[in-house]
Amino acid sequence: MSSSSRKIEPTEEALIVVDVQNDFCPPEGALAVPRGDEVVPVINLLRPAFRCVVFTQDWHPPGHVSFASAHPGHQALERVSVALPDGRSTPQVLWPDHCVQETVGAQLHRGLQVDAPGDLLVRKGTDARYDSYSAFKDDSGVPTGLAEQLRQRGVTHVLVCGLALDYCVRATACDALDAGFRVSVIVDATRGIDEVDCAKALATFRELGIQAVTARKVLQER
Ligand code: VGL
Ligand code: ZN
Repeated sequence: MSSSSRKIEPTEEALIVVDVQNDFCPPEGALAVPRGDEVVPVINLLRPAFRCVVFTQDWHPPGHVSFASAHPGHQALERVSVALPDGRSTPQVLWPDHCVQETVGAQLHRGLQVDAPGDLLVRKGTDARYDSYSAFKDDSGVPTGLAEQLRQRGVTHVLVCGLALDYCVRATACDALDAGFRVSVIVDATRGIDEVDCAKALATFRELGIQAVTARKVLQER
């Protein structure tokens, strides 16, 4: 790869790899996204084209509010209402226990190439009381610091990929836009949980001006 062929100053763009963790991947993940592991080789092809790559990790304490096991009488995939600090409540989808801090399930997929200089790691959903689909802030509004770290590096455009398209990829892309970044989603480097919800997410992206791109197009431009 010759750096002279880059049209864009590389630090202006960051690749955000959302939650490519064992628990979201078949065959053994506790909350496996169908064909979620297929994003790994695509992301490995993409990553050398970026000087700034952010890996996010869903990183829940035991008993996290999103775990069905923390809500006696309820089951995974049910929706309940959860209190926010301002007294309002928010709908919460209940999930099987997943991405518990320090467990194998929470580790990034072992096929993923990580730890190049410049890589960032963001852990989210660490407060037992609040969920955090977004890599930028949790449901109570507490920021992870990612927006600030990206700005410090001069990033203005983020390209989002990973798992799951209809949950954490969608929330992260939308919050990146709110934080003032130009946003693209690399659709063939994502997989989703529910087909209808994925279609809704793509429609939302179109409405908001979040660009849907392919890995091939991203690589061709470099
Ligand atoms: C996610 C459900 C629960 C995700 C995280 O990474 O999309 N989905 N926690
Ligand atoms: Zn989670």
